[in-house]
Amino acid sequence: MNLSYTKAQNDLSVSLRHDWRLDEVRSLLEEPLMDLLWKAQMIHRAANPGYKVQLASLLSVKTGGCEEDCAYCSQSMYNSSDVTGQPELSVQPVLERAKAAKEAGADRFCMGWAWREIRDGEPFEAMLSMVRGVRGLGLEACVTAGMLTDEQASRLADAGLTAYNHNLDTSPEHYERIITTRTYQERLETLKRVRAAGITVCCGGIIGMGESTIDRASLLRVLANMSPHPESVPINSLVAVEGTPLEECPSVDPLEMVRMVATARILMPKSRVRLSAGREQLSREAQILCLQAGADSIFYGDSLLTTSNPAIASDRELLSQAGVQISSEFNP
Ligand code: SAM
Ligand code: DTB
Ligand code: SF4
Repeated sequence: MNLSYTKAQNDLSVSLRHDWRLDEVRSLLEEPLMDLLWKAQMIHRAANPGYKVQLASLLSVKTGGCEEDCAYCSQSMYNSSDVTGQPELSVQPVLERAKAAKEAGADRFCMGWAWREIRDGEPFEAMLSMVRGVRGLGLEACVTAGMLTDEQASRLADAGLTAYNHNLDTSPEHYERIITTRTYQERLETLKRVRAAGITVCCGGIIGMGESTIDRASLLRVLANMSPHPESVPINSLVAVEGTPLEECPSVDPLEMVRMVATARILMPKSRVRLSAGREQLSREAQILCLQAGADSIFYGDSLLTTSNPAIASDRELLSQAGVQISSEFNP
């Protein structure tokens, strides 16, 4: 365990490790649930006192028509989901949505582009203006738009970008069954560029895509052995969208989400663990268990990128019933 108790200071101190072995991570994932929850809670309480949950809102700026073949994604050209290429949103409407998200209580605004990689030119200049505008509103700004170059990363950093989201999605071993048009290595290189530019890293994955427990452990191990850890780790459960090769995947057992969140929390004590896609399939009680296990952020607002998300009013009620506080980087 990466937790030690100092009697003199009556204090729990958490150490960060980057040398996790696969068997250690697998044993955590497979522990009796009560033991896993207990460890995750001890670490969470010691590392992030106060059960504060960050609200992040999401907007798809460029929707559909993506050149990648991600098997889970409604936006891939290879899939026949009911999402077609749409004109990109321009700067002003995006900033209006960001302002509305802030007024509804969000602290972070995440913008998505269905791209294989960022291209230079007008759409990239617009992305930079959106980042500046979102930061100007006093929100954290996150972008997810595929691969990028060093120069693009540094221009995004200069524009004030807080975080870049680029998920590993699954284990290196399961990856080729899900995506063939971009390699795991390319993903890792993109993450390195983001880090080198001084932007915080948002990187996680999806469960429910036919992977084994060892695959889940292997994904978590890659994330936990990054140094530093990603500041933000989204844990998604598959939203099985019609028209994708994964449309028939059985839904994830909610307790599997609890286990993923708890294990991520133990491995990466200080990262934000985001309870991401798939919350509509979780009962209020399962979501509260995830919060107790260490999830400290949710996506907030009626929609994710192309699929729906719980309503704002029901999320507010959930958080108040759970007795957690809403955190703000700007008004901690
Ligand atoms: N095109 C960019 C990329 O892939 O890096 C950004 C957008 S992409 C939609 C962001 C992430 O959302 C994916 O990496 C994946 O982890 C998650 N995601 C997409 N579709 C999903 C689905 N149907 N269910 C769960 N997670 C999903
Ligand atoms: C992440 O890991 N999950 C969010 C965010 N990062 C960009 C996206 C979830 C997308 C769910 C499917 C959709 O709405 O299209
Ligand atoms: Fe494109 Fe991202 Fe969807 Fe993959 S996940 S198809 S890269 S939008």
